[in-house]
Amino acid sequence: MDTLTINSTTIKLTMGDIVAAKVDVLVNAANSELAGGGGVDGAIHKAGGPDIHVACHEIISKQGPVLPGKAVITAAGNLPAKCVIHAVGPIWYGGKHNEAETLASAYTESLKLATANNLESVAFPSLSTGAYHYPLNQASKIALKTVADYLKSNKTSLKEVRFVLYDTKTYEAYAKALAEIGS
Ligand code: AR6
Repeated sequence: MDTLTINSTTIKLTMGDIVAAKVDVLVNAANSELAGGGGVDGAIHKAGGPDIHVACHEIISKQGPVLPGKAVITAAGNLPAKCVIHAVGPIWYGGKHNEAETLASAYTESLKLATANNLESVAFPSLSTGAYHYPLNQASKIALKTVADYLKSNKTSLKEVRFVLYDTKTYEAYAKALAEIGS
């Protein structure tokens, strides 16, 4: 299953590079220092150019680190998107350190920011399942259930919540999780 519509918003699963997504806002899989890194973070900073890095640095200087489960929004530099939401997912420490709640919160906080900024389309990567080692089967269920629950209980400007998944294994885990939620 690759789409599910809740109220007037469609959750859509796609495969590819998030940097190429034509949406109002890209969600970055950031770290607490907004320091850049590999994976999604590296790709977004590389394509977006130094403006994003400068904006991240300003946020950290003002408010300190962005805690796991939180998110902040910046301009998108050279990217076609209007802005970038930098969401910090949990590092996987075995599952007994509030990883599930923290991962859900990273998605919810991102959806709140997109809604507060009146954005109509957002693209998420699979937060925390790369360098942060969150098990994919659990993370995909949490990601999609959190988005579905948010759409059921909140008014939002969002018409599309897209997941841009990088490889077949990740796409299939999300497709299975979406089918469970939609059934
Ligand atoms: N587009 C879409 N998905 C991607 C892309 C891309 N261009 N590149 C990788 N993925 P990760 P995390 C997938 O590591 O686990 C960074 O160094 C990847 O295959 O980007 O939240 C940050 O600075 C995986 O499925 O994010 C942080 O320190 C998923 O995106 C830390 O890694 C997430 O992988 C964050 O780790």
